Amino acid sequence: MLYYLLYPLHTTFSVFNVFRYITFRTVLAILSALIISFFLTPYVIRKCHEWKIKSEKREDVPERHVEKQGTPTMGGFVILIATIIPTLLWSDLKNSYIWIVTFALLSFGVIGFIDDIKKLRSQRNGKGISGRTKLFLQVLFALLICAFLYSGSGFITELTIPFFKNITPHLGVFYIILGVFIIVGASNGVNLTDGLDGLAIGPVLTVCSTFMLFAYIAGNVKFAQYLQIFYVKGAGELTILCGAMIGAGIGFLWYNTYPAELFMGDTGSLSLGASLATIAVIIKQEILLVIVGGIFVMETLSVIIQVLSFKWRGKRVFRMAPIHHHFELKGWNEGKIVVRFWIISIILALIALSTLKLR
Ligand code: 57M
Repeated sequence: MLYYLLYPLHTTFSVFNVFRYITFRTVLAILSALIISFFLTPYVIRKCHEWKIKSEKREDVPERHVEKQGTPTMGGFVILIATIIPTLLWSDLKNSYIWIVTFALLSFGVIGFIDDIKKLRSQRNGKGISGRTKLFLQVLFALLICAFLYSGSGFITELTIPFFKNITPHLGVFYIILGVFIIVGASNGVNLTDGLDGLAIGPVLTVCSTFMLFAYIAGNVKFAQYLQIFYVKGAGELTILCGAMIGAGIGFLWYNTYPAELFMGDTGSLSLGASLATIAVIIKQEILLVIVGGIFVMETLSVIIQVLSFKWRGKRVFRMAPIHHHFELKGWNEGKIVVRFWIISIILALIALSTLKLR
């Protein structure tokens, strides 16, 4: 909105020309998201305590988590506000990709919000909406997102295979299935990861920073051609949305770092995962998400392996899944697990960046 107000002034004052640049508006989006999340979060924490919006009581948690019970869980709500408002202020609202990712944030945020509220109301060991209903809603919204993208003119249904730039299989209508799988998978992957202070938001920030750069390159015909990635007209505006998400995420991390004053809840985890995957689908970096979001993949795989192993062999592979609980039960300190997972995530982001040049 401010973009529309300020940029036209360049005809009178040339200094306003600067609002034309995506890079400048991204910096403004990062800063405004940071300010919103820094100042809104303490207010939300106070209100959560006042209205008793706190994490559920569970008996099946590792010992150290008992003291965390009662931590407010509406952090996701602040992340959503602090991402969406700066995006609407600084991006070009005629750009359909901005609205699609905003829809992903809001629709998955609503699923998470209903789940969080149900968990709060339920005294029965924090039961939220049933897994089946949650999955149905996730698939439904992901399908809407992918079908809309697919029906748009010029949407590329070729797949980018990192390190193999000349192999780009055409998926045609099957692209929708892949897109749905990636969006639902990422949403649940972030949700499973969100079990220690700062554990989920750290890798979310590295994925988002990587995609901020990729969105900028994909939206610039010269850079895209030079680096041989798909040029996606209009994708550059997503740089601003990624910037807002980074600002909102850093602001949230300020309060979520150990000992957390606030959790993001399903409102945050489901919406962040789904929106990052939607960005990946738009900028044609679906497989790259698996690399850069490797922490989410590892957490999800640990659960799948644990469940299958228990079913088939009657034995557990990990002391407890998702895998961060395994390390906790081995006696690792929470800070050590979180920082080591962040380090892995940064290394994965560097590997993802290397795909721009290596093939
Ligand atoms: C929700 N929720 C956190 C907080 C956060 C299939 C199975 C693997 C599912 C899985 C599950 O339910 N996962 C999704 C995980 C919870 O955090 C809340 O949930 C939101 C995210 N959705 O924002 O609102 C707790 O996590 C801790 N936490 C922090 N810091 C944070 O910043 O410390 C969260 C955020 C919080 C807090 O203690 O209360 C959670 O872990 O419950 N289930 C499991 O993860 C269970 N694993 C399990 O049963 N493993 C089995 C099999 C089935 C794979 C096995 O290994 O044998 C564990 N869940 C819990 N305790 N609570 C088991 C131990």
